Amino acid sequence: MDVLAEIAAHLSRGDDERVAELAQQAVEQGLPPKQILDTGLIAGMADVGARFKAHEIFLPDVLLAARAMYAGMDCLKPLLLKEGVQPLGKIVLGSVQGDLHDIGKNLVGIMLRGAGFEVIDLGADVAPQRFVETAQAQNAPAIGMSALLTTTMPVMKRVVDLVREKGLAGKIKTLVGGAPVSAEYAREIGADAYGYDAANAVDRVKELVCGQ
Ligand code: B1M
Repeated sequence: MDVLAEIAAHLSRGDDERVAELAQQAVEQGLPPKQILDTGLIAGMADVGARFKAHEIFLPDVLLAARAMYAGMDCLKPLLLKEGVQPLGKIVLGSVQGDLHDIGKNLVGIMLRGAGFEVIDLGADVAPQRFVETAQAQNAPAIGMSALLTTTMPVMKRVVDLVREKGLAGKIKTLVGGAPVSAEYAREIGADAYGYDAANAVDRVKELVCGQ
């Protein structure tokens, strides 16, 4: 089994120590961080999701897998951040109200920081008002929202609507993402952009904030 398949397998079993060792090994082998992330860590988490859905594993197993995911991400973080350049602008980021999933949101934050953005991370379970008030107070031109539950996706619309109600449309742009979110949904709720993964989120934010 190659090192990336081993990372996925150990993450899926929730073995955080082994995942950290293997991630380090993959880095030392010279594998690109994005490949370690996508083919190792995220692939392992996708397996966890599928087995959770099939009732083969339960919530405590998923929590262990999340811990292992963070152990792997910790090894990659310095490398992803190293790829950064000039400060490009500010973005307010968070998982929407009712949603405690924060791994994808944190990855987006790491990649944005790595690309040179200042990220104001509000964490998880963030109320619509807090997104908008923070963006206003910090003079941030963009809000990034993550949702992993179909039940929390509508909160994204509440944020987009609030931006409009406050007359801030165009001044504060909105980006949405997360496993159940799609480009079509983003259009439907009037969000300015949709990012399908963390790297793509960076490209979308660059377009929104820097026009590139
Ligand atoms: Co939960 N969970 N979970 N969970 N969990 C899902 C999402 C689920 C799909 C599992 C399943 O049934 N197969 C399911 C949702 C079903 C649905 O809504 N249709 C589910 C459920 C049901 C639940 C609970 C309700 C379970 C319960 O209590 N009975 C509960 C809800 C808690 C809550 O939020 N209120 C719950 C709890 C949890 C844990 C706490 C145990 C844990 C989260 C730990 C944490 O985040 N700190 C957890 C986990 C780990 C998952 C799965 C297994 C993995 C999610 C993950 O981290 N993926 C997930 C199954 C799955 O997704 N396959 C599942 C890895 C991460 C890198 O991917 O977050 O998708 P992701 O991010 C991607 C892209 O989506 C994108 O970039 C990232 C990749 O680069 N992206 C953005 C994300 N945000 C973005 C923002 C952007 C742009 C791109 O712009 C701003």
